[in-house]
Amino acid sequence: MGAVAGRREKRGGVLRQRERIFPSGPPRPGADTELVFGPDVEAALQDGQPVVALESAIITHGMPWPANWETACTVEADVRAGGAVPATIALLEGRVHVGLSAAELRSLAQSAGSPQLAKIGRADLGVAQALGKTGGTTVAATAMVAARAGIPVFVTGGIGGVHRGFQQTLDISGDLQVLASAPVAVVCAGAKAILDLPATLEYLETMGVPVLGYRTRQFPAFYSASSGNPLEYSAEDPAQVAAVLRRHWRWSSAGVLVANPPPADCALPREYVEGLLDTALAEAASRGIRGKAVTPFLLDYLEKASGGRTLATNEALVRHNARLGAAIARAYAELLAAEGEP
Ligand code: PSU
Ligand code: MN
Repeated sequence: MGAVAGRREKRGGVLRQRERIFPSGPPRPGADTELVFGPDVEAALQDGQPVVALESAIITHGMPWPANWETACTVEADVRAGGAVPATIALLEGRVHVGLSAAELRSLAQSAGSPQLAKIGRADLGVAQALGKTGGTTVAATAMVAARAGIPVFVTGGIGGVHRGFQQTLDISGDLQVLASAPVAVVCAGAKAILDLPATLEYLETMGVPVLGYRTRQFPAFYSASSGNPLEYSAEDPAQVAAVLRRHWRWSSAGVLVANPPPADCALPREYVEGLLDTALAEAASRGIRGKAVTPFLLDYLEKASGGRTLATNEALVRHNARLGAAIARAYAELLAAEGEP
């Protein structure tokens, strides 16, 4: 058998495997005109090599320049060092990119804070695309794109969730709804500390999204290792996470939350963060901050109020998640390969 025929056969097998995992239909990297793939991402997907999806709202709306640029680059490098290909997902002039060049990443990061730059969630993706916008995709929009592209592992800092005071504001991040339907494992340090974490866990349970602690039975609180909310399940190594994903997607097309607590040397005490949050939330309320602006406002407020400590922790925990995400992507690709071609 020639090399080309062998490669074609292998591609066919990988796509058939993905078809089994992604009930909505097999992603076709070469044929999906909706998506613009970076060359290394496309090659890795076609060969069944591990790929890690990365969001970009953290770059455009979660961190200031130049910390956002430095973090985005080091996170991509961490994924590569872990043996996977990073695929940062963003909307550039109305085109959905899966894998950015260094120049594209830099220009996106440099525009952070500009009112031209959109924060693209689930409701915005098609609209912003049609209107030719540029922006960062949230966990929700990134997971939609990753599922469509056939990338089962996605790394972020912390997901959005049910906001404190949701009884009055109805503010519930679209991230949770998407997790209920996108077959993607989201590696994160839990949900952001600014949220109502018990309500967020309830919502995930209601929507059928399992939460798997990584070497912990405590739901992390983003900046802190524990939120005081126990978890029923934990996994001890990347292979065990991969096995969970494989079984879960035999039954469900919902996502899985892999909760990875921040490393001890960069975590902040929970009481310290809660103290800052009291004033941050009061300030947001008195200024009438609403909707998509709430999360960026609170993150920015915490950074200033902590003298940069929350930003340093945020950077460190995203890198920590990137290393774990790469290991899970590798273990999952190995698991599929070991099952053999049908
Ligand atoms: N995680 C971070 N920093 C961030 C975000 C997550 O460490 O800035 C972003 C993500 O893109 C997430 C979004 O999807 O905040 C949630 O925003 P909202 O609450 O408006 O859905
Ligand atoms: Mn919201």
